[in-house]
Amino acid sequence: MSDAPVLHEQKDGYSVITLNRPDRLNAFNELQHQQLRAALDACEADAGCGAIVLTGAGRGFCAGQDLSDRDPTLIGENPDLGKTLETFYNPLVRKLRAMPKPVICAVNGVAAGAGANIALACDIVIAAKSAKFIQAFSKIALIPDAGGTYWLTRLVGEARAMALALTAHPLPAQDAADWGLIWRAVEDDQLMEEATRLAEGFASGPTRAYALTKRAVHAASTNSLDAQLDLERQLQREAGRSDDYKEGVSAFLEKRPANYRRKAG
Ligand code: LHQ
Repeated sequence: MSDAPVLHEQKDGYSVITLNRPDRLNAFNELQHQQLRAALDACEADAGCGAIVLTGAGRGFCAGQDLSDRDPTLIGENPDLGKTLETFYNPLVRKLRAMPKPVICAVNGVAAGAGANIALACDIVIAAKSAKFIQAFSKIALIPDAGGTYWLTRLVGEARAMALALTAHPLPAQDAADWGLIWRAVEDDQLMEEATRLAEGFASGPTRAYALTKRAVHAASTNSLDAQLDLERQLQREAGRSDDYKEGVSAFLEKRPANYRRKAG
């Protein structure tokens, strides 16, 4: 296997992107950020890619920022972490959210710090039952970043968000699923099978409808009901004019599986 910090495998209709620094639990350094961004850009530009699976090599998913790059004795006493966020993490979160195809995060092991919050930025999060989600930031005197305060408060409510953030409590995958933080916790040996099944389904599905659905769902948490109804009208109008919609309805009426062309819609 390659020792590149990010592996990008193109499958039939979808991509698998693997964070690959297992001896550091796939903690992010600059090269890993750059390669992940390049892989996501390639997926976005590839009309043959209908979905993305993001996972980690080895026993962890991602332990957040590589702290060995952050040794205060080496980088000085006045680091600008805001710059690190603006350069690397914030663009990554924005890219995952704006990606016009479903991103499935297969959390294979511990997801800590920004690693947990990058997972939560994905559209569907499935985790191995042995995985844990840790808002590790308070242990090193930081605040949750990479969207952590946004995801946690919206997904599990302020009481649980606050306790997770302040205590850095390692939340087991099953609890994360029971709380609504993630979609599902599955047996460890079922994780990639489950993620692949989802990706294959999206790969043969109505691509444009998925992109529009992402936009509508993302807008809902900040829109008023009136604004959201207007947005749904606008996006549904667009969906309703697509070849995929015609095919979906025809297939239903003809009692056969829909045959969406990958670039249609
Ligand atoms: C690591 C790391 C790691 C380097 C494990 N770095 N080596 C944004 C902007 C700018 C700056 C700061 O940060 C941020 C965002 C953030 O993400 S801040 C939060 C950074 N992450 C953490 O604080 C988590 C640190 N890691 C841990 O607490 C533990 O490793 C966890 C709980 C994740 C896993 O514990 P264990 O399963 O017991 O594994 P381990 O601790 O033995 O780790 C295995 C190896 O991985 C070990 O190396 P070694 O050479 O001893 O085998 C660790 O040093 C290394 N590693 N995380 N973030």
